[in-house]
Amino acid sequence: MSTILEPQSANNAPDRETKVIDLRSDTVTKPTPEMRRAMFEAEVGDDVYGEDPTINRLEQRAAEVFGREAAIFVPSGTMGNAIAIKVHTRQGQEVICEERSHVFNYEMAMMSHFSGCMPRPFFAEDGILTWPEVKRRIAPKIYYRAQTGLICLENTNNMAGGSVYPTHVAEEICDGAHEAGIPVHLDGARVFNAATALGKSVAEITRKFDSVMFCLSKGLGAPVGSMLVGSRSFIDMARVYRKSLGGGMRQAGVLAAAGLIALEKHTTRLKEDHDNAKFVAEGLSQIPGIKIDPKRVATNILVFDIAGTGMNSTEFTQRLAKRQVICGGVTPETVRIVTHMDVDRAGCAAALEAVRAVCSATAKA
Ligand code: TLP
Repeated sequence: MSTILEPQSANNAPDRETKVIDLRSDTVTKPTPEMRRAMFEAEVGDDVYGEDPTINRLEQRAAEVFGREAAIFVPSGTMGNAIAIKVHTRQGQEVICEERSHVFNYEMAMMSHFSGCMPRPFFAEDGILTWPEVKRRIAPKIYYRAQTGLICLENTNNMAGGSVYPTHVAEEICDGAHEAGIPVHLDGARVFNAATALGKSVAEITRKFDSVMFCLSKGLGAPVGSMLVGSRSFIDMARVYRKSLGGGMRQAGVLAAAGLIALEKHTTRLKEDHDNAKFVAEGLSQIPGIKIDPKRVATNILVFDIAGTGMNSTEFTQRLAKRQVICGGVTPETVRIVTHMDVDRAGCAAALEAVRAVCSATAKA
């Protein structure tokens, strides 16, 4: 049997008894006391029969917030994207996406495995695709060429450092794609971060997409869950594929209750995370050997270059973990830090101090 890979961060996790500053991801947040109370008190029913009132409320609210006909609660962002791709495409088609995108790199090849599609990825500056570059990758309408079935954008683009699509750039892609008869799905795992950075509503910045997936369990702080929003017919099909993936949940209103609080109360606090990310970026940019341009940090994610420190990302993150700060390597030369509601400004300052200490100890060695 082939080797099962350990999650990369397992090596980095220090003794759990000690207070660690966990900047691996905004997925690591713990549910707030208000969320736990709401989970305890949630009214529930069997959602496969459509009878869970809390899930129904969450789905209705998500649709309203995005100005769409319908929404569906799914266990994870990965499942939401897999379902959306399945609904939009047919086997043997191609999906255009960015080279660093989550759908291409971190979803266990589901677009091939589940939808029978081939990714057509390409690299874009800051992870932001543009219509002229997308247009060049759309397959010509020739019978011996696999046809483009879908374009998938990611906003914010996680591994490109949480970059944000200017709305007109995303809309030009949607308009061009629609003219060519191709749907556009948004992996909006962190679309509320994008909206915060742009000072606009999520409905405004996503109105031209055919479907949007967003996560309750990232910056919004819910313990579990993501949403897919779109037209009624899209969501009806999504419900079928969610069931086929084993994602038909029963009394999951206990999870939706936390999701409702994430959606209603936590979308307005994201600027704090963005300000903290900027603060960390500014501090990192002063450390010899580290390369990051703080002006390019628009949301809660920083991907920075550590090649000049004399360490690779595994050494860097392991040494940092010994100082109770955890984050993850993206490539051997780059590391990602993600700010979130469970690490405040003082925690960020302490993390910076630890990075300084690790880099100066290595420089002296
Ligand atoms: N991202 C996780 C890891 O999988 C990389 C993280 O820590 O950032 N789309 C985007 C843009 C994402 O960043 C993620 C998760 C997902 C989809 C998938 O969401 P989940 O983890 O709920 O399946």
